[in-house]
Amino acid sequence: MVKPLIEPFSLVLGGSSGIKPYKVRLERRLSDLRGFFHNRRLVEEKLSRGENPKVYEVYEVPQEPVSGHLSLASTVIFPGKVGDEYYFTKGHFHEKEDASEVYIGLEGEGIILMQNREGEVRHLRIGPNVVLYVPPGFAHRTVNVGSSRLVFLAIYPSDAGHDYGSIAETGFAKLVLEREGRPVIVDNPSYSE
Ligand code: PAN
Ligand code: ZN
Repeated sequence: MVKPLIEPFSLVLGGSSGIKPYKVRLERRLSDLRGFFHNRRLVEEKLSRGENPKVYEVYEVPQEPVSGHLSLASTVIFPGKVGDEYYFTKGHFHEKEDASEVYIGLEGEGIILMQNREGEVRHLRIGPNVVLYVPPGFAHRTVNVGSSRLVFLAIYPSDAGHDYGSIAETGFAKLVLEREGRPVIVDNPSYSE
């Protein structure tokens, strides 16, 4: 018998971090998302005025990056917009092409954009009690389209790896914007394949 690497454990959902206890906390501010929002001029104006709001936080319980393990992470996206574009996560492909992921909505209202290497986009709603499957091969970005925090739990192979470069370079083919108080999904005019 192979000796297990770690002991079984459990976590509790809820609270300000979405899961408790967690091991690693990351935060992403507007300055970390330079170049991601479609209105880059507005981002630079805010930053030059000293405005650098927190856009999201991630609370991780990572495992060793070996096959067979699953990592857990909750994400808290704060409500807010840059112009008409709702706050979102950077978005990434998994480096391991066959790595899928499950998201479980805990609080708030969001839209997950998913895009494959051919640039085809899918989108699904996330919120409390929604369990969402991101199949292998789809980059994923989560957008907070509500007026309160969006919180969700992610479960993914711990050797999935995160490729941020592709999305940072091309962007997503779609944007989620507010129109008359509601989210709409529109083509991204500056998307480059
Ligand atoms: C999530 C994301 C988290 C933050 O745990 O990593 O929501 O988004 P970015 O990683 O794109 O900044 C996940 O998809 N893990 O694989
Ligand atoms: Zn992921």
